[in-house]
Amino acid sequence: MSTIFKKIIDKEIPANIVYEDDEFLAFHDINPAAKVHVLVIPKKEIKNLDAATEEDALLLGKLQLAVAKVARILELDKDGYRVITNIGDNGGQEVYHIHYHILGGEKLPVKLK
Ligand code: DGP
Repeated sequence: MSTIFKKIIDKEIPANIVYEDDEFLAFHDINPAAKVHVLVIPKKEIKNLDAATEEDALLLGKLQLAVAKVARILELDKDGYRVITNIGDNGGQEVYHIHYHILGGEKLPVKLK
């Protein structure tokens, strides 16, 4: 089932887009949890990492490279940043279209690991 992110991909609702190519889109989170908070998504609708299959292996690899590219565009690479993907209810996933959060622009407070 499609989510709000599909509407952002299709430009049916606006977003503050940072990067776009044929396969990926990156835009600022509507509810930022850090000074810089950007989401990177594949245009292909995959619910989350748990729903990904072998068929998605190349796409997932490219998604990670897209995350690093977007972080460089945002000039976060020098001081560092955090990348998170939430999976399911316990993970706090709200939007069931796989996405990586890029958080940075400041020293991040919580270190889980
Ligand atoms: P998650 O909890 O990992 O599923 O994170 C979903 C994120 O998506 C959450 O931080 C808020 C953001 N978000 C939800 N709806 C919209 C929207 O319509 N526009 C933008 N830019 N971000 C959204």
